[in-house]
Order: sequence, then C-alpha cells, then structure tokens
Amino acid sequence: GLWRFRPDADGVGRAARWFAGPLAEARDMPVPASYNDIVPGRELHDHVGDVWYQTTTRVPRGWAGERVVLRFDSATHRATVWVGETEVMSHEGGYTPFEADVTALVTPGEEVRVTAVVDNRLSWETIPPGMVVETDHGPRQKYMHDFFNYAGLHRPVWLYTTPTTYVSDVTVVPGIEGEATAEHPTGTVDFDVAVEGQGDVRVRLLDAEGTQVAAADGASGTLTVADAHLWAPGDGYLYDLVIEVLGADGALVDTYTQKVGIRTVEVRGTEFLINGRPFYFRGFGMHEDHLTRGKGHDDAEMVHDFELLDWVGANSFRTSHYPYAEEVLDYADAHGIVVIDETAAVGMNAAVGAVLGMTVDQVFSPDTVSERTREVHAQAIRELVARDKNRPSVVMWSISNEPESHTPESEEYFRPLFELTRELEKHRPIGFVNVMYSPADQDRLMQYSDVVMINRYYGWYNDTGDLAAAEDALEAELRQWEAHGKPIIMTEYGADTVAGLHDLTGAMWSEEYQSEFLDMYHRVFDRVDAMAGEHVWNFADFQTSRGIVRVDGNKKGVFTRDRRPKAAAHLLRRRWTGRA
Ligand code: ADA
Repeated sequence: GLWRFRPDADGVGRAARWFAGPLAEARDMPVPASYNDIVPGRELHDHVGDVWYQTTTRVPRGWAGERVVLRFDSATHRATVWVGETEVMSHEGGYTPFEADVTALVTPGEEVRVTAVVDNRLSWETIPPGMVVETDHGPRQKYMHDFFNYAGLHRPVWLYTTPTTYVSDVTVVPGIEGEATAEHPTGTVDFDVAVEGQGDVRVRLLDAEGTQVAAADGASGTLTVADAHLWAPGDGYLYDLVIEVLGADGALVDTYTQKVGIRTVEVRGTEFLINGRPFYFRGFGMHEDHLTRGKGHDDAEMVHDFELLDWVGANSFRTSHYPYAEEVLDYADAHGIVVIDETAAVGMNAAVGAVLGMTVDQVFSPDTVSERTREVHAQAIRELVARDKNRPSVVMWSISNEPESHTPESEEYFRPLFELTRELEKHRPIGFVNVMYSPADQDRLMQYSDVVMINRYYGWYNDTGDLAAAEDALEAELRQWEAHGKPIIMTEYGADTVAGLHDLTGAMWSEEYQSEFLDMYHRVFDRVDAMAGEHVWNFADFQTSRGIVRVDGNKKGVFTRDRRPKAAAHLLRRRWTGRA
C-alpha cells in the first residue's frame, strides 16, 4: 500500500533517529514501486543517497504463539530496517530478498511500525558497480550500465508467520530415468529438506489433479514417478511436493508446498537439450521497466508482458540484467517459459563505461572492480541460486553481462566465481554473456562457460548503417565461436528504432531499418549450425540515464515502452509462429 516516504539527501536521518517515531514531513509513496518517477521534476528522479520509508500495520490477533517474519522481496540497492525502534536487518544488493524473525518485537492484536532506509548509491563494491562523484551542483551518480538506476522498494514487503518448528529450506533436483524422450518417461525428484526445530519429515508428491504419485519418510531421498508428465517449454506442468513436519506425538506441526517441474537440461556438443530434445531459444533480453512505477512489480503489467511474449511466439527470455521479481519466475514456471537467470553483475567493462560517460582505464584493478567486489558478486550469486534453485523455468545461470573478458585480470576475477557457481549448482549449465569488445579470438572466459552467449551490434555500433558489411562480419565471427564446439545463443542483437518513423531508404532509427537488421541476423543464424537461440534486444523500449546520449531512453524495443508493436514485432511473430 502507501508508505510514508522522505528523501534524506544529507544522511541526517540515522543520526536524528528518524526510525524512533512517526516520520515527519513525509509524503505518500506506493510500495511496490520505484520512487524516482512518482513525483514530477528531478529531485527524486536524480536523487542520490538515502530515502526513508515507513508504515504501520496491525499484527493479527490470531498470530499469537507463531513465529513472525518480516520479508522484503528487494530493496535497491541497500537497506536497513527497524521494527519499532529496534534495528532488525541490513541488506546489500538490490534484487534479492532478505528477512528477519521479528517475533519478539511484535504483539499480536497491536500495531507495529516498520521503517526502512534505502540507499541507491553504487560504488566499486556494489553489484552492479558504479560511482558517486561530488560536483559543485551536488552528488551525481555515474554508472556503466544502460538502464536507469531505479531505486526503492520495487517489490512486495511481507509480514508472515510460521510455526515455531518449521521447514526452513528445501532443495529439489528433478531427473529422468533412462531415455528422456521415451513416450512414458520415469521421472525422479531428489529432495533435501531442512527443518528448524525437532520433527520428523514426510513428503508426498501430488500431480496437478491432486492425486498422490509418490511419497517418502525422511528429510532427503529420491521420489520416482512412473509415466511422469514432464515440465517442457510451452507446457509448465507442475507437481506439488507437500512437505510435512510431524511432532513427537505424530501431530502435524508444519506443512510447506514446493512446486516441482520434472525436466532435464543438458548441453551436448552444440545442442542445448531440454528433456533430451534440442531447444532453440526464441525471445528477448528484457527489463523490469514501466512508465511511472519504474522497476516496481505489478501483476497486470507482468501478465500483459507474458501475453505479448506468447503473441510474438517467444519461448524464453533472459532476466537482463538482474534477478526479476519472484512473481515473474512463478509465472514462467507455471506456463513453461524458459529463463536464463542473470545476476546484477553488469557494466564491468571499461569500454562500455566510456560510452556511458565514465572514464576508467581498466575495469579490473585494486581501485575499481577488485577482490572486494568479487565477494559481493559471490554473495549475489549465492542469493540468486538460493532463491531460484528449484525453478524448472530456470535452465541456466548467467553470472555477468558483458564483462571485460580478454584480460588476465578478468580471468583472475571470474575463475573463482565460475567455480563457486558450479559448486552451488549441480544440474544446470552456467555461463556469462560476452561483449563485442572481447571477441572470439581474444576471450579468456568462454572456456569456463557451457554455452557461448554473445551480444552483437554489427550494423548498429559496428558497420554502422551498413547491413551488407555487417552480415559478413557477423557470419565471420559466429564461425569463430562455432569452433568452440558449444551451443551459441545470440543474447542481444537489435537496433534503436523510433516507433512511427518510416523511411523508404531504410535509414537508421526507422522501423524499416529495425526489420531489415533483424532479418539480416536471422539469415546468418539460419546458416550457422551451432546456433541454439536468438534473443532480440530488447522486448520493449526502456528508460536510461542522462549519462548516455539517447533520445528518451533505449529504443531497441520491438514494443514501445507502453507496449505498442513496432513493425519488427510482426516480423518476429511471422518468424517464430509462422502466423501473419
Ligand atoms: C549492451 C548492453 C545492454 C544494452 C545494449 C545497447 O550490449 O548489454 O544493456 O542496453 O548494449 O542497447 O546498447
């Protein structure tokens, strides 16, 4: 709902103990939403530093005797939270959840005051990196990524309960016995349940009709499902793993239901296999980005975007360039949409930084992106995997978008992060997204990646306006990558396009150019056997910062920011669905 809100440019709020009482001189601010574009003018749009949020809510009387938890689905980029006057938690990283047990601080039947201070400042020790420069006109936020640094409480905040003995975690790893492509496959579900407190665990697997298909006693083991209905692209079939915790007297003390999709993911040669069948990624790099609410989650906007993906014939997307709201992943799980799940490690590239107005000689150095950044990055990977590990929609992790990847320093930075991701992840491929400044003959990171993911802009930033030259250059580079013997996914290709601008010569920025540009890429993809996917940049136009020369944001969307189709959307629909 509406929270009380107040920016704190001078950082006086903590010293003045603003959390200790009702927030004075506050205005109303919706949650979830980015705060930046709610109020006209630049004050909040360009705000640098802390903002304060506060709300009061009544704790239901029926919660007596329960454990009460306060959960923020995200706070961008770091936050500290108080319940009443007690500080309960702090969190770094803008796109993953955090929570605290607040049982001792709330009284069922009475009101509780929650205050959060949220800081949007990026530094060399945040993911994504950035910096704040002090100028005569006040602080300015500089960052090396091409999307607006929306901040605040973009996602829901929850007060929820559990019993005092409760299921605290569960990991499921699905599999298929024997031939994955068999007509009646036998599915397996490895499970591992953690319980806080004393209790015996019993698990039951129910199909979508609620019929029990397997069961077991114990906190870990493997369930076998004869004639399993597999989770597959376009068919988001989910089983319910019902976890029950039984007390000493055999009474049920907690129950938790985990959705499970039975499917396998495997890279074999240049093929990306889901359930043993080659999968070709069709879709987009996207953004959480809307008018007014910025990155704020909204179910109506989300469902509309998914309907547009379906209309255009997309089967997948990448969460460029940060973990998306959990509601988005829930929808993908339930509808069989395939997801490449990405951390917020975007902009670790000095060349990209230069384009975006930031001058850095070398992006990996003790003074810039360093070992300290790597610790924060590692934590971002841990939190992402912990959040999304059980999702059938997630078929691959991307641990960074477009980092410098041709220098020894970049290899030294990333090698431990690839190792960490492999330790955390037992059954999915992992990778990163290569930038055009680190081409095939220079890259040092692809050896650690299961799939070649590359972003290319031949015909836009390179061979600008010359699609014939771009076609040759693109094919030549794809042939080099093909020699790696791995599947290739073009994770970005696109041209800025002003909706409604038409030109008979196919001039850049026109709808004609965008269509010819995409057509050219598709011709090349169809000639290269190792291609395993095409994700157009971008699904929709999106907001960027003032630090980059753009007209009203990035216009590479095939839909406008208010989701009207450009001509290219129809072209993609014809290619991906065969329908006009
Ligand atoms: C990069 C980057 C994107 C993007 C694109 C562009 O490749 O990965 O975030 O905005 O450039 O449009 O320039």
